[in-house]
Amino acid sequence: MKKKAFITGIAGQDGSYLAEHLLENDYEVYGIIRRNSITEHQRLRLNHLDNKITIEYGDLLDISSLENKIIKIKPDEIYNLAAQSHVRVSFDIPHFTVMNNAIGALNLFETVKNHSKNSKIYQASSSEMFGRCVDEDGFQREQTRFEPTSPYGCSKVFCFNLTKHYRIAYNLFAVNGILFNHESPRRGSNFVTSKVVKTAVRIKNKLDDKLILGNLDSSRDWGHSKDYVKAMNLMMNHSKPDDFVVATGETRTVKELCEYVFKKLDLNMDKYISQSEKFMRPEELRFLCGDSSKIKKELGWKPEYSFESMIDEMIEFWGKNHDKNVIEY
Ligand code: NAP
Ligand code: F7E
Repeated sequence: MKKKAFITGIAGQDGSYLAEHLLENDYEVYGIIRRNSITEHQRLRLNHLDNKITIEYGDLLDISSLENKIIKIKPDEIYNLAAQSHVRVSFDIPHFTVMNNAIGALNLFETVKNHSKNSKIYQASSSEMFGRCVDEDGFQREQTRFEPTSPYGCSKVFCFNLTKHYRIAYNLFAVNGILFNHESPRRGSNFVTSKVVKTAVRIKNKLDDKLILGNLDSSRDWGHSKDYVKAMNLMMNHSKPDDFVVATGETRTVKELCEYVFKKLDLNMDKYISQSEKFMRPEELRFLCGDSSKIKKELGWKPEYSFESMIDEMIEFWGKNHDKNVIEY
């Protein structure tokens, strides 16, 4: 019998790649999307999977919508990817972010505990939880303390703890994937990688003449979403529930990201880039660099993309889509 997977946040960057990966591995894939006033926009990243997956309306904040689906589907694996995932936006809408991410996850855990205890559950935890903490050797890993620097990071610490609590108290197979930044052509265009690539391509095509950014000095460990969804699936098929860091172990500043992209496009970035308070954060997470030795050793995970091959793929994608309102993924 085929395994059944249920994905919250299936229409997001990771959800869409995860759905593809699970289909390739012979799963039946189910997912929920929230109601959106422009239906066509909602499923953009999933259009090519029509007829292969089952999507229904549902919302983490509507526990009855979760109960109805989980009782009906009885999934083997549940991936909780749904979240208000933008850190800068979480300072503008902190109450919504925390309600949505934290109480949303609680609703899902309660549903699984009460109605489907054999469903394994993956929680999309984040390197944003580490905040100000870096180990002495310059890495963050499973043992590193959490000191989040945003409402988003705080909401994810709550979910991380909830996952461990339900694992211990109710014996659920509940795992935390502590994923560092991961990008792709499907990354929302208000995250820094997509924003830089898309705007630089538009500058090259004379459709824009400036790129306005926030902090250029913060460092991020950027991997590819396609590699990271494979890590999620490996964790769910491990012999025991556990928590794993997923990262590349390389870090670059936002300035270095810009240098790579503008050089690739043969543009002088000093002519086009400026900074604005608008894109700064009340508190910045300055440095991320993950040590993913544990998942490499225990589960054999290995990324296929390099930073360069990922950004090159994004440049090629935005080269074809920089002037379109509706994007084909
Ligand atoms: P994303 O593209 O923003 O996708 C998140 C999805 O969740 C969206 O489709 C969103 O739907 C949906 N969603 C939000 N609130 C919901 C709710 N109450 N009920 C149902 N669906 C809801 O994010 P991503 O990059 O794929 O990331 C996936 C998960 O991993 C997120 O939880 C994120 O916080 C976490 N994470 C991401 C990274 C990263 O670098 N990408 C790193 C670590 C952890 P709408 O479109 O309707 O808003
Ligand atoms: O910012 C700086 C910004 O918004 C990266 C989410 O997936 O990863 C992501 O969160 C860096 C920050 O991602 C702009 O200040 C400069 O230092 O692309 P980002 P993020 O905040 O790191 C974590 C792991 C998650 O879990 C989150 O869900 O870039 N930056 N100028 C800018 N960032 C943005 N967005 N826009 C700018 O103009």
